[in-house]
Amino acid sequence: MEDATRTETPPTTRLVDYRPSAYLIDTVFLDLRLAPRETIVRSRLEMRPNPAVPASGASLTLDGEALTLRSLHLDGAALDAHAYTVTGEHLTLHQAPVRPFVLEIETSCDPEANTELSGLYRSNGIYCTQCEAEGFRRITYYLDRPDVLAVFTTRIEGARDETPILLGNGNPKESGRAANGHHFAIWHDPFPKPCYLFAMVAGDLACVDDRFTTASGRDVALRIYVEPGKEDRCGWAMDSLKRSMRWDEEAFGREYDLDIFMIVAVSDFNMGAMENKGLNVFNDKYVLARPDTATDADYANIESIIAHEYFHNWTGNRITCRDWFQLCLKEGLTVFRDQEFTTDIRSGTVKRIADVRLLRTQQFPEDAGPLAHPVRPEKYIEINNFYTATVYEKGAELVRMMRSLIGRRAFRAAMDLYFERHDGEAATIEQFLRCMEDASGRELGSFLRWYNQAGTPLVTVTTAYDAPSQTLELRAEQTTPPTPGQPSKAPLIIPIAFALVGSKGDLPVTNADGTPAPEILELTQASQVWRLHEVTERPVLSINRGFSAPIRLNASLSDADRLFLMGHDSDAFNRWEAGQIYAKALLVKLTRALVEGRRLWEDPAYSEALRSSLLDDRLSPALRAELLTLPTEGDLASEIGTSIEPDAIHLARRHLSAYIGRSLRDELRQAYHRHAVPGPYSPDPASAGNRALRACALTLLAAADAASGAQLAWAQFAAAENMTETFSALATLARLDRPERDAALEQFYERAKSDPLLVDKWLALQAVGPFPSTLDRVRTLMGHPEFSLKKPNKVRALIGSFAALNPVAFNDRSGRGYVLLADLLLALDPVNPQVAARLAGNFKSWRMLEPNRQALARRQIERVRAGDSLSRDLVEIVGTILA
Ligand code: B3K
Ligand code: ZN
Repeated sequence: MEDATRTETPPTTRLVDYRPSAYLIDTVFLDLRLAPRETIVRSRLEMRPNPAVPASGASLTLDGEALTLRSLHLDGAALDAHAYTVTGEHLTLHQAPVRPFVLEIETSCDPEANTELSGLYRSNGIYCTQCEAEGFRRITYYLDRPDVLAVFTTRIEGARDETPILLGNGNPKESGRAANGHHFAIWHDPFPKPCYLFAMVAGDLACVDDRFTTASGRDVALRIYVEPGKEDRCGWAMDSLKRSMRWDEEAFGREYDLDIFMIVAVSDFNMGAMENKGLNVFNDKYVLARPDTATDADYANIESIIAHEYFHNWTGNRITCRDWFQLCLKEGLTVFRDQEFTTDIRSGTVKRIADVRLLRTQQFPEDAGPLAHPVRPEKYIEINNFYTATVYEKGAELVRMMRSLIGRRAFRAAMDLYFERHDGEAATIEQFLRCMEDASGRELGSFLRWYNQAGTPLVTVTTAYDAPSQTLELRAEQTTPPTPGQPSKAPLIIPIAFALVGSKGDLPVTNADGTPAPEILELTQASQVWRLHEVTERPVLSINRGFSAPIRLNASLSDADRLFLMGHDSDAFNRWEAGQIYAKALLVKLTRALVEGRRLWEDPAYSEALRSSLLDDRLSPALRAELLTLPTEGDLASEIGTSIEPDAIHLARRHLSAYIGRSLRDELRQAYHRHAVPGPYSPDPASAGNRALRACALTLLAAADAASGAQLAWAQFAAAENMTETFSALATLARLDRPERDAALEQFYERAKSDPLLVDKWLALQAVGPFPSTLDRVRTLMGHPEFSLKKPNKVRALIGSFAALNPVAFNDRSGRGYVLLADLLLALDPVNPQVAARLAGNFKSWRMLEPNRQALARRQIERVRAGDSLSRDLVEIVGTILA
């Protein structure tokens, strides 16, 4: 059969072409007989014409890929071969009934051959499924679109010894023995759902059990399934699940709705996790944790991803998306919800800083390059390419801005209304916005532009203070740069939180009539002016507090103003932000000096400001660690924007780190020792914050003096009693060209080799060394027995870390880094196109490079594009990047 997903010119799907389905599916009975090379799937669909679509007695086209059709019955009668057509992508009934009917389809598929990890596949002997976005069509012929909602009953049959555990969506109904050493289980999910939420898992799995009583007193069984022997690594995930369930009741009034909630951890997975109804499937990296295997960052990721998938039960599952263009309706909203969860249970400021860092490192460059697209895209070739930072992270920012505009109470009422109005439906962004409008009484029509317009707005703010009249004039202007397909942009509604900081704290600000001025300026025009009165002294402007809008900001503040805000802003987020802006400006100047062959300099005022932060015991250690962390090389590259010289950026950043490490040496050493966390490991935020500050101190000390830094890191590595301390020591050593580096990596490997998640850490750390030799090392590691193109975690650990986190080696002036990535993409694409396309995104900023590297990168991207029978996933990404 021709592989229809690898065509020369793949078709484009457009939002404007959306039409409701002519047919609906009310119930599905799915019967799967599992076998590694030939799984038989019988599907019984109760269908009817969609009353909302004028009946035409038309043909019925079902989606299907990589399937073998074995039989087809309509209302019990076998269909004649002339009555239908099968292609590599579809099964079409030429004449479908205009009344309710039953369609029975028998197909087979090959889970073992499924290296794309979409549909039904085997991971380490475990059968599992991944259907979002369009994987269900690789299990059976179906109307594979999110607006067709059906009630599913699933019967799974497999060999008792190979698959002792058989799991499906919903509640367990029946199980028993079958012929030939087989057994079966029947699961029923009473909630209508689109097929992308279907899941089944079967294999030899161990189970950790718990229970949860919902607010209304319903008893829910909780189960986490893992490979036997890993049960002792599930405690944190289970704890996180229970806390998520409680939080959603308290914060959003949302209760769980089935008798059982299951999580399965598998080792081969294309992304983090998947919210299938009642049966979440997870990359085991985001489930398994024990103090000696997982870092504080792993613990925090597990907590927020467990929460995210759980929260999808309402935002995504009970209310799903009408079409894939509305993806942000469930993803942006659910990210917003998981961010709020973390904010409530940990430090709000530290969480906000982490989210803004993510937005800046992932989403801003996406919005500024060839892959820019609106939060609600208007077209796609392969929808899997649109699970992006823009849809997820910027999507969450849009929900946050709406809450700022209508206020917290109205926002909660709007969410209640949304759940009430659209439960059981496949909804749109317009319907979500309508709930915000109806609950708040505020017209939000213009807000839709945020969903439809790509690009990061640039807001320029200037102030003029007039001492005699005690007035401050504040002028803001907005522009959004053109993005592919959107040459001109309209003004957006931008909520900008602000305060005027005086010598003794925030100044009260009033309007001309003496009423208090709002804390949030609403910028709606291209240019706007506000006049603030009774401003008793010349203030320093603290603007976009808490990052109230996802914008780039150009505020006319002096260096002295920034240093003042670093120490005095009452908004802790903006203290951090002031430091970041200061450091970025300084690093850009240092980079330029290096490029122009000028001498570098030191900046005592800045290091003094950092010293005050480091010594300020009123600030949490976690926040102090954030304040002391310089912007990344990636941040600086996107700040500079053109003719980027990655080596110069790296050297400038190293120069400043070394300078800070030298000038704060004594305080950093003290902090390093004072913040040691005694006793058994606990992942709580306070302990993690202490460890973060220690790690930050270690990094700066090692930057100042590699020899003594390596010694300190080695001592930590040798004495560490938990993975966080082991890993931070190793991460420091991995970036130092010192003998301790390889010694530590070798020791670590001895410990890691029996544990795939530790091998991932070992691979990742070898890929981030900022030296030319890293290139050869990565090449060598691609041949390591643990590395496999069939294992996304390995590919991401080695190649993802290299391309995304090591600008120096990836952008090696020889161009060999680009050759390495291109070679990998061409080899990976036939195996796993989704992961290949995701990694290809690392080429997206090639046009911002200096001319030589630009040419070298272009040659490699073109080489990829010229590859034989590329997947449409990769065709879309490389095509867009080169366009
Ligand atoms: N909804 C899934 C992502 C599916 C990705 C498909 N390529 C996980 C999540 O966002 O929760
Ligand atoms: Zn999600």
